[in-house]
Amino acid sequence: MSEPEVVYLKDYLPPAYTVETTHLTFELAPEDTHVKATLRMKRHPEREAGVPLELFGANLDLRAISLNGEALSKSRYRIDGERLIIDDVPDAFVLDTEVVIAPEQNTALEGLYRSNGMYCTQCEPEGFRRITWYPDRPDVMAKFTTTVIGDKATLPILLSNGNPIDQGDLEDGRHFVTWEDPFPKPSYLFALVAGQLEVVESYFTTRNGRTVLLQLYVEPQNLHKTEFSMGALKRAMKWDEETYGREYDLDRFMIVAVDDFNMGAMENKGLNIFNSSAVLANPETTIDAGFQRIEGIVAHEYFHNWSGNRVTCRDWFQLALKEGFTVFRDQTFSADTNSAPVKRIEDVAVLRTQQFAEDAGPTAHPVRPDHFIEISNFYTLTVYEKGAEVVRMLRNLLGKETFRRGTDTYFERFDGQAVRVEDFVNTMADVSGIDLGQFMRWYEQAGTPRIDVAEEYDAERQEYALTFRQHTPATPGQVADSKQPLHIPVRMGLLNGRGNPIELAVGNERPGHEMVLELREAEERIVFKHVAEKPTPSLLRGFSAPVILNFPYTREQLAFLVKYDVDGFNRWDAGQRLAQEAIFDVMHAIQAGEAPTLDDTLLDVFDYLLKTPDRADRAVLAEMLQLPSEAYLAGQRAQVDIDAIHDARAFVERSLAEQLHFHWQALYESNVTKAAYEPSFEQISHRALKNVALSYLCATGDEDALALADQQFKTATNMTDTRAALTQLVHRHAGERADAALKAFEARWSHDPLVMDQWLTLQATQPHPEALDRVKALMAHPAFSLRNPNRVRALIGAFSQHNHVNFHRADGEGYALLADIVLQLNKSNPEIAARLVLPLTRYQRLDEVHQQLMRGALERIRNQSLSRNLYEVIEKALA
Ligand code: 0A1
Ligand code: ZN
Repeated sequence: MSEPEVVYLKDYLPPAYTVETTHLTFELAPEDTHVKATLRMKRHPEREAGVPLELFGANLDLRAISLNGEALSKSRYRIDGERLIIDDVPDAFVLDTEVVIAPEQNTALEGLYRSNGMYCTQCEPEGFRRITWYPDRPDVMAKFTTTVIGDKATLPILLSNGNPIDQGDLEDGRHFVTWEDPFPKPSYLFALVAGQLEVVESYFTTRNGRTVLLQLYVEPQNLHKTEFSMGALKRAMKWDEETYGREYDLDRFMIVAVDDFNMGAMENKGLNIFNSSAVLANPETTIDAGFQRIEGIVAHEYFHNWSGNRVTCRDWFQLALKEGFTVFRDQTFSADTNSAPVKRIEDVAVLRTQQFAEDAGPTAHPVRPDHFIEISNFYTLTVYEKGAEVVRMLRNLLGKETFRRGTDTYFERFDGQAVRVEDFVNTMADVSGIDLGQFMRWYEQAGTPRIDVAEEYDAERQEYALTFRQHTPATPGQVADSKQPLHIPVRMGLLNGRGNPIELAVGNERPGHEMVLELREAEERIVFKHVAEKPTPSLLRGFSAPVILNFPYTREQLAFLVKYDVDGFNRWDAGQRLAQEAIFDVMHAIQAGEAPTLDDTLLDVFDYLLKTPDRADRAVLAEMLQLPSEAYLAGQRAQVDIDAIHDARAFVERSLAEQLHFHWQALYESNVTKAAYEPSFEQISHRALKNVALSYLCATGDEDALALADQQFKTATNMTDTRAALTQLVHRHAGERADAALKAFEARWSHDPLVMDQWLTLQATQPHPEALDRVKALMAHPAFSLRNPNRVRALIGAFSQHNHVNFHRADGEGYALLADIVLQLNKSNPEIAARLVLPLTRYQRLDEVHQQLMRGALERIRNQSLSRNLYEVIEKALA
């Protein structure tokens, strides 16, 4: 194939022509939907006259085109790939086009497509060009009016953005609805839905007393799964008023649940479209973590109404402007609604396992990339999660109140505009008086910064000094020498020997028991005065910056921090570090052919936690009792031995299970509740502890424990307990019991694809060597389909991301399977293909044999004709 074009941030130019109003008419039909567009356009004030007009389009069958009412002959315009160019246009004009598209044939799920017979759209980032010829870029904002025409019997519901202003019947059993969106918007926020849908309605009264109609549209069989999301939406609306002063701006807010969707959900103005997995929930079908995920996504999409829609991005390089900020907003919403330390622990775990791995691999890029081939490849953990960390650091640096003044000013200054990351950061600098020039490097430099910390204690002078050395390793396109020191907030405190916080004294400052150090230099030394004894430092509290911080803690110090630190996050983190060291001890013993033993300090800490549960709140305790994941552990090694990590972790788990058996039993029993299910924080923490205990009990493989899991499976009244029990039976390879339970589950839930996804996932992630054959067999099961992204993620995504020992089988069969599937998806859904392939690109730290096999699989993919999406990822991976 010819090499695809690379787009650079430095080449940005404002559009030559902007659109003031966009009138669309859709006549819906599966194979030939007619789309008429009337665009009232005018020259951009900053661009000179006489520049050709450029529109984007893909897979459009152009039937008519006219300028100011006059049909254009073929000589007046040309089509070049995805561009339609008209050389000669006046300063102001009206352009009319008519195209035909085929939603039924659209398997890529971008633009207008069909899902279970329902019509729906996905336009971000560049899907609108699959609907009509348009200046499809976020800095072109227009007022949209949309008329949707469809068969009344099969498409009773016809939706688009804004408010309905007209509707009526037409001949041939058709009807129409016309929608008007009063807010100018970029094309990526356009949406249309048509189908046979049921609606659940409620109301929200804004702080200024306006009544907003809330509508949740679902297929009839899903009506019993709407209540939780409706509640979550109201909580989010209220929270955004209280926390950011943001009020909703239209008279109605609609959410539609769709089965076939590439991502989680989409914030289209007034008409959010959701992957059904991100909105439908019910205690019988959804686990606790599912409820919490849904609450977060509903809030995220709602929050975009301000951070994304009212203030949008100038170009797609600025994606983190809306995504990083909105993820930060949804994270704090969830923290305020549930347990703040647990939410932080979960978010940091994702960042450190997945985003750090992205930063360390061939697809590493800055939070604001400076070039791309396919922008869809940049909806990444770096843009979303690291982007949120960068906003969090700003709040750490400014303090809560000043940060709020900053966001108020930002929304006010840029309302209705398409802006850049600089506009956000400069506003924060303006309101705070803090120089954030150096801070901008967080958006420009890729890679995870490392901070090595050394201590010195001078007993005579009662001084304790910490020396911080920061550096960022090389990433593709950015050599190590080019990386500049970053502005890093390190929240910290010091503990004395009795575990009490020490009053801090630095220079003339007396910040109290805790302070935020602002590192700016490659090396910095900070001296604490009046320190009567050598302290234990608690560094990077709350994970105040997305860095890898190394301090030479002894194991005793780590155990001490678990017991006495005041920061919930750092207590957890100290425990994780201790567990990691214990696991690596075992790994080294196994690799040396010696008999492994369990580290005493770790055993003591677990014993302490289980005996003294009131030191941590229950939800944090459940996190503290879990060992770091295999993926996290692999990320800590310069050379990864997948099997050794798995075996070592399993050994430590089993040892803790056996030596603390009595405690696990007691923990299980004391957390069984009979109360009716609620996804409340209180109940969730009980279930989490009970199911952690069940997991340790089953880790021994004891018959009694498996019988307990079996009993829990048979008597559970909610999916959290059902799934936890079934996972134990399958993952501990409980033979007959596992098979019978899987069958029973299937018989009960085969009608519900979202539940069957969980059934697929827990089989795909079992550590037993039969996993690969099981995955292959399940691909032929009616619950699976290569056409639906949720099914692909549940089976293939879960296998390749969360079943390390089997994906990395020494015979390369795990890689071969993934490559085969990626090649099939390359044709039908390039976006999903380019995401799914990522585990194959993370071979850098594996041994030579695995590297060869993985590269071989990638080369086999490269030999085919590839979509732009896959091309970009594969070229980077094999560079
Ligand atoms: N803006 C959405 C994410 C999204 C991006 C692309 C999509 O389809 C290709 C869909 C959704 C969000 O952050 O929620
Ligand atoms: Zn988003």
